[in-house]
Amino acid sequence: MLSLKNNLNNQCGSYVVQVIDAPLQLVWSIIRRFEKPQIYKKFIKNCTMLSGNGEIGSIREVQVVSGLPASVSIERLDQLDDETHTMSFSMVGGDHALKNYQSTITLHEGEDDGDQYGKTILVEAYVVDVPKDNTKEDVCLFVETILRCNHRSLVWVVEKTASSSSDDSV
Ligand code: A8S
Repeated sequence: MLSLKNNLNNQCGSYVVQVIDAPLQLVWSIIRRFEKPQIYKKFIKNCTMLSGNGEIGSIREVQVVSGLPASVSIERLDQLDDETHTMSFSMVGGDHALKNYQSTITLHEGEDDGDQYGKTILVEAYVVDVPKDNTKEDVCLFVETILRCNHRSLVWVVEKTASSSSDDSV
C-alpha cells in the first residue's frame, strides 16, 4: 500500500479500503447521516447535535463507550456531496489524543461482475497530529484499528438491510 505515513513532520495519515456487497446508494444513505454515526460506529454510545442538523458546518458531540482512552469527541461536518459521494469531518474538540484529525470517506461503484445488487468500494483517508510521545506507526495503527471495526460493522448493517429488502421483494 502507498504509504503516506511520512508526509508531514508531526502528522500521519493513510487510508483504509473496504469492499461492501451492497449498492452504493444504500451505503451512502448511512454514511451521509452525520447526526447518526452510531448506526454503524459501534464505539459510539450516543450523539448530540451542538449546531446544525446534518448539513455542512454542523457540529456533533459523540460519547464513546467505556473502556476506551477517551469519552467524548466534538466533530464538524466539512464536506457532504451527494454527487461524488464524499463526506469529510474533523475532530475539533474532546478529551482524546487525536488532535486535528480529519477523515474523508468516498464511495465508488464496484465493477459489475454480474452481481445484481452491485458492490461498493469505500475508501476512508485520514490525517492526524502525532502526539509528542507517540510514534507515527502507533497512531496510525490505533486509528486504523478503529476504522476497520467501523467498516466491518458498516458491512454488517448494510448487507443486512440489503438482504432484508431483497427478501421483501420476493
Ligand atoms: C471515527 C474515527 C475515530 C474515532 C475515535 C478514529 C474515537 O471515537 C474512539 C476512541 C478514541 O480514543 C478517540 O470515525 C475517539 O469515529 C473510538 C473518541 C475520537
